[in-house]
Parts: sequence; structure tokens; C-alpha cells
Amino acid sequence: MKTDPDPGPPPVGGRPADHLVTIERFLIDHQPASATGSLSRLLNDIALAGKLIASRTRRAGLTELLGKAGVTNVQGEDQKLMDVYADDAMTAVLSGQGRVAAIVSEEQPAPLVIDEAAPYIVVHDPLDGSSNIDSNVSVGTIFGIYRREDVSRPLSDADWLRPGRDLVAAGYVLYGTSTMLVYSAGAGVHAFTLDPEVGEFLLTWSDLRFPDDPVYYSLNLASAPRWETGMGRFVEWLNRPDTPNLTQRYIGSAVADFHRNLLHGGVFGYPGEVSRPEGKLRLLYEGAPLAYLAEQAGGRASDGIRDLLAIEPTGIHQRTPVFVGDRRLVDRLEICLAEV
Ligand code: P6P
Repeated sequence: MKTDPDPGPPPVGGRPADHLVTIERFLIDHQPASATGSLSRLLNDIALAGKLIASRTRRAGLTELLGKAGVTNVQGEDQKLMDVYADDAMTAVLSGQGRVAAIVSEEQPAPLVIDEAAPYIVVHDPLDGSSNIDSNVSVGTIFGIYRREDVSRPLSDADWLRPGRDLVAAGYVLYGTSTMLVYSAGAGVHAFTLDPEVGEFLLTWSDLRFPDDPVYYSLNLASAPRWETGMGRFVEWLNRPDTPNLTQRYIGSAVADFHRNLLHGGVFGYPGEVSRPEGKLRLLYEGAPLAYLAEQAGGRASDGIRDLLAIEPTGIHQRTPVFVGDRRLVDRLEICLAEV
């Protein structure tokens, strides 16, 4: 008989900071010797956007930033004032620095061309989970960065319709009980906590890895009746006495679910459904950046059939089923979904 696993989380899978390091210093100290510093400065730009957005989400209830902006976005979703503010903040800090050629945003119908001669493309969801803001649930900014292969060539879809495997950096800013920035530039996953008094993101853990023993699975079980068949086999597998003793946690904010599972071990899934086989999450600026981080932390991500990082997007707002986190749990999900 399975007993509830001890929800007391195991130690985080990363090296705790042992002295004060700002994200600016960490980026410079950890960039390759051959680096020009442009990617580090771009990541600092995103950290600035995170500070701006954090300052508003902390007070959203007080400054009438709750509620709808009175418009719907390209996804047909009610655009909340905070979505608009977060999108504007990202556009503002990413423009005018000569680093970003174009921005793909969940809130924009088409890519925003910034500087045709610049080396980087930024894809982002400015405020994922924003429908939770009214109830003070954590939300997040998810971002991915591609380096253009040839800046002399005119900008085209080929610059942003790229598999996650081509990312040179990805991360998120989580606006929760504290504001954390978590990123990877291909050499491990590193986490910083914003000290609002100082206005600095300070190193909290470096080289985060999914813990060996997972604790959580994050699935919206209320959607189970609509899932594709194999998902039921996965939930049955989870409940067997001889499988990992996991507990279910689902916040309804992918960044928050991913972050908890990264620190304490687990898997997040947003499956396809019979009437919506492509699922809900977007590949380019939600699934792929989280998949990149997961792989850098010893985990992996799949759409249920193949590596999420291998999928070539055909549209900037393309949706995909997403299973991301502990490598063995994602492998098991694929096995369950493959069984006929
Ligand atoms: P559901 C938020 O809207 C989001 O895109 C993800 O952050 C979250 O994981 C998912 O949707 C929640 O969707 O259908 O379970 O409420």
C-alpha cells in the first residue's frame, strides 16, 4: 500500500551560492573566453525586464493592473493589462541596443523586427499563467535566444522557426513569493533571486540538476477524460506499488510547476486531447525554452513521441503537447503513449 510521500522536499539539486554574486558578475565570469559579451549583455537586458515586471506584479492589485486590457491577443485569449505591460517591457529593453534583430512574442501576431543587422532573435511569453494574477498565483516570463546564422541575409522565418536544439540560451523569470531568474547558456542551469531592496538578482544556486528521486507529477487530472488514451496508462503506472512514490501538484502556471519540479524532482505535462491533439502550450516560446533548460539540468522534454528540442516549428504560435522534467518519467510517458 503506497503511503503519501513525504512532501518535505529533498535538497535542491544544485550548488548553493557561498558568497554574494550578482547576475551581471556571474555572466561575465562564466562566458566563454572567446565571447564578445553580447549574449551576456542581452541576458542582462532580460534581467532588467524581469525587475520591471516584478515591480508591477508585486503591486498589480493596487494599481488597477488586474483585469482585462479590453482586447484579445492573437491567441484569442483575453489580454490582461499585465500581459501588455510585460510585453512592452521586454520590447523596450530589447530594442535600441544593437543586439536583437527580431522578437517573437506570444502577445504579438507577427515577429517584431528591431534591427536587421543585429545577431540575436528573442522568443518569449511575457507573462505565462497571467490568468492566475487575480488570485495571486505565481506567473512567469519564459524566453529563448537564437543566434542568427548569417546577419547579412535579410531576416526571414528561417531566423525564428528553428528547433529548440538551436537555442544558445533560455530561461524564465518566476514572479512568486520571491522573484527568481533561472537561465542556461549551454553550460548548466543557474538561479538568481531578486533582492528588491538592492535591485539585484543574486546567485542562489548554480548548476541545478533534477534530483535523482522525483517527488512530483504535474498533470491537470480534471482534463483526463479528454486526454489521448496512453495518458491513462501513465497515471495507472504512477499508482502501481512498484513505481516512484510521487505526489500530484499542479499550479496551472507552467513556469511555477516547472520550477518546483526542477528543484525537487518531477515531471510536468500538458497532453494533447482528443479534440485538441496539439495541446495548449506553444512550442517556440514555452515548450522549447523549458525543454532546453530541462536538458541542461539532466532531464528532457517530449511531445509524447519525440524530443521537443528536435521539432522544427512551422508557425511562431504553433502549439504542442509538452512533457518536461525528470528524464525517466518523460521516457515512461513516451512508452505509455506508444502502447496500442
Ligand atoms: P489549464 C497558463 O495559461 C498556461 O499556458 C500554462 O502556464 C499552464 O500550465 C496551463 O496554461 C494551464 O492550463 O488548461 O490546465 O488551466
